[in-house]
Amino acid sequence: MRLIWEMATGGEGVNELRVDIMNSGLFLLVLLIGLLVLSLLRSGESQHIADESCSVQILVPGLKGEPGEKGEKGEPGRIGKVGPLGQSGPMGEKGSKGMMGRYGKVGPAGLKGSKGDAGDLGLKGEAGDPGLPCECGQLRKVIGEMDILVTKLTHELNFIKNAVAGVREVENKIYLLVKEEKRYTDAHEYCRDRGGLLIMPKDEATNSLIASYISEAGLSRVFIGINDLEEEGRFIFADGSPLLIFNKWRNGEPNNAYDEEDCAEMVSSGGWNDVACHITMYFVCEFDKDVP
Ligand code: GN1
Ligand code: CA
Ligand code: CA
Repeated sequence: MRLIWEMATGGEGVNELRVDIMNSGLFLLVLLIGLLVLSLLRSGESQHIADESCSVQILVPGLKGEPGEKGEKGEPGRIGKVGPLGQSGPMGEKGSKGMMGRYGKVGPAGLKGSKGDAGDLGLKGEAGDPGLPCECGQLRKVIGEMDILVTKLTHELNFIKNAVAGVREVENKIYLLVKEEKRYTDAHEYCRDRGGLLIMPKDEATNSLIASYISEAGLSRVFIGINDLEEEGRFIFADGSPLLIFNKWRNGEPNNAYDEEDCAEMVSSGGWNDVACHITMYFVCEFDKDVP
């Protein structure tokens, strides 16, 4: 245009006009460019709307970028879960002794203790009031008779107790160990009052039976029915019969020790020994079975 304008005007004195024209041309050029850009934007926008409404957009990942710079150290993480129980460690050192514990419960009652010794004799009591005078003669007599009866019954009861405790018997005899300490003559009477005599071991079998009888009872000796009361050195049985061949005198017996031994005992081995008649010990009675 400038060229056209210059040809039309011959190019002289027209600088001002040229400037104005140039300024106007520049303005127009800018305006045209603006319009062009605007239309382009509009057409792009409408195209974009159209694309969106009727096309599938495929997103393709771009190329892998360059590794970024190392970031700064992060904040400390959260506390993790509690792990499994570890193995038990070695035993620690022994601790110091603790305080004494509480008292335990009261235990069960113990066994009953053995009976204690008898205590000392107590003081004598005061004298009682004087009794009333009465006619008590008859009463005292009855009481005295009853006392005698009670004593007899007590003896019989002991006899029965001994009998129940166990007698020994053979074909024609019954032997009874009496566990009451008596002198020889009292023992002899005791047996005789009940229809018997002190045991008279006249053979080996009878002697052995009586020996086991007393040893099984835990006794060491008993009176037997042998004595030399009538004549020193001439021993007879309690029924008056003389000793014959059979005897069980221990070695050195009878020795009439202290010049006073006129009665006889049997020890648990079955041996005989002459002893004093006034000492007391248990004894054995014998009873014939055919005597009612
Ligand atoms: C003697 O040892 P002992 O106590 O069993 C004596 C008997 C007497 C008796 C008098 C071997 O017997 O002869 O009768 O004392 N024995 C000897 O208790 O001397
Ligand atoms: Ca004698
Ligand atoms: Ca003797």
